[in-house]
Amino acid sequence: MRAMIKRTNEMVDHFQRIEKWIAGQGDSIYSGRMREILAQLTADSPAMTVAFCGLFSAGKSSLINALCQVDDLATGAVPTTSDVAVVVLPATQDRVQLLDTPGVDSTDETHREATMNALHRADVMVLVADYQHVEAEENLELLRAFTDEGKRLLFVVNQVDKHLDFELPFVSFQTHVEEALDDYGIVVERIFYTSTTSSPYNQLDDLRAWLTALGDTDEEARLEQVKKRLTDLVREAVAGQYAKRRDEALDAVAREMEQRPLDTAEARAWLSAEETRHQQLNEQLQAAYQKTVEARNELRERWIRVVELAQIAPYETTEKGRLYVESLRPDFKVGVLFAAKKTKVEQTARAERFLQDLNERIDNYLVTPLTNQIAQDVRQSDWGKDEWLGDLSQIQLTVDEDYVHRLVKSGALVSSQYPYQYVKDVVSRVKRDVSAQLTMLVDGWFAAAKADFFAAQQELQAQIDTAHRRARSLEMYLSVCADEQTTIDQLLAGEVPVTS
Ligand SMILES: Nc1nc2c(ncn2[C@@H]2O[C@H](COP(=O)(O)OP(=O)(O)OP(=O)(O)O)[C@@H](O)[C@H]2O)c(=O)[nH]1
Ligand SMILES: [Mg+2]
Repeated sequence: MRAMIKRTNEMVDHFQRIEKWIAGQGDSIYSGRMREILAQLTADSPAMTVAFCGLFSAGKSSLINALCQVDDLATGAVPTTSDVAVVVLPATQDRVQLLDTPGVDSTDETHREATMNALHRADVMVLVADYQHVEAEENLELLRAFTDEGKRLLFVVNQVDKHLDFELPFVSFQTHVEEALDDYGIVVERIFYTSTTSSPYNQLDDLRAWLTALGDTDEEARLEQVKKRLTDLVREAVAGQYAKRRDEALDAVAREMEQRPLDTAEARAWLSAEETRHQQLNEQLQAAYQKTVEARNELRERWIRVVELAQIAPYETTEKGRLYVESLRPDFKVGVLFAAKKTKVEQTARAERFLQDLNERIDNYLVTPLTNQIAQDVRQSDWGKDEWLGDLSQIQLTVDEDYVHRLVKSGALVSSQYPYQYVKDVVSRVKRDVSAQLTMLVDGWFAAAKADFFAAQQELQAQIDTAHRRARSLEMYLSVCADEQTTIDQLLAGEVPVTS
């Protein structure tokens, strides 16, 4: 017993601290509900609390009067009870108390509020329906709401004296009621059929016995019940604090997804689906791009190879080059009289022969095959453009005397092998220059092709963006839920939560 009192006091302390924090956050409804429960706990012997609720004129007040064999509670054909009233069930040593509540009238919010407050104080809920409105939508909805709360729940069908046997056997009526509850997914601990006047089907005494037995509930179980109620209240209070942020996040999700997740598990499943989709679309885009890049690089290499393999200095050309470069030797002289002038003339003539041959070769064996190949490849590719073909005239090289003269290494002129090396130098210089032109042109085209590729992928890009936005909205929502859960955990662990 001493241990029980200690545990109770510890629990009261614990939840009082939480209650203060909740009140400090500006929430009076939940802190009020918690204070009511805590006040009961600090009383000597906390009673089991049974709340009677239902639509107005169901007979709640009459039923409690009958159960307690008093006539303390006012009854009447019009909405009568306006405040929660407490009546102790006789013969229970104050261990069972019954709460009478105002009829739940859908037009009066304060009545609904009173019912919800009673719900939070109660260990057991009793939904009272009058015989004629057993299957009223409002009754079934209330029962469903209480089922969802996870409360112990009784369903009382009152005024069964109104049952007329010739219309329907009573057992059929009972079956009907049970089926209606089943259809609605409602789970009740028991159904009692009662009347405050006489009826062969009246189970008023059974209901009283059931309620009286609640007084025997052991303290331990009772304390657990109260703790669960308080914990539920903490959760709901925190949920209330986060409601605005959560709703905003949910609205954002709904805008992106066109529907709302049922819970965080569904949101997580959606998030993972969107992330996978985002990744797959991105990979698809990258793979498609990679393919075009590879195709372009392949062509670039092929074109460079055309340049490399071009034969622009066969034997005759090389010979002309050799003769030209030999005419540049310091000891080269033509004639005796006017030797200087004649030598110059001979040098120029040899240069011209070399240049003419070389330029023809460059045209016929390098530039023309190269541009033909490019034109053919561009036409065959699905990303090349016709206007590029016009650009091909930019690949153009005519060498002049100055060009070949600058490549002469005068120090090497005396060597007999040098002329052949010289022609090789000219050839590689020509190929380098043509390659440079090719590269300039191709780089420009390929940059444009890249831009075109991504512009053409707008639809895919839009899908990627959508998946990204959806994932972001779900992440936001889940992060609000996670914050809410952290706050609850911190509170229940006795810490002061850090709220943003
Ligand atoms: N025939 C019959 N009438 C009943 C029975 N129980 C209550 N009544 C009548 O039904 C009317 C409403 O009864 P109340 O007990 O005031 O009902 P309530 O659910 O408390 O109503 P509110 O407090 O207004 O929500 C009264 O006129 C009662 O006399 C019953 O078992 N049989
Ligand atoms: Mg009443």
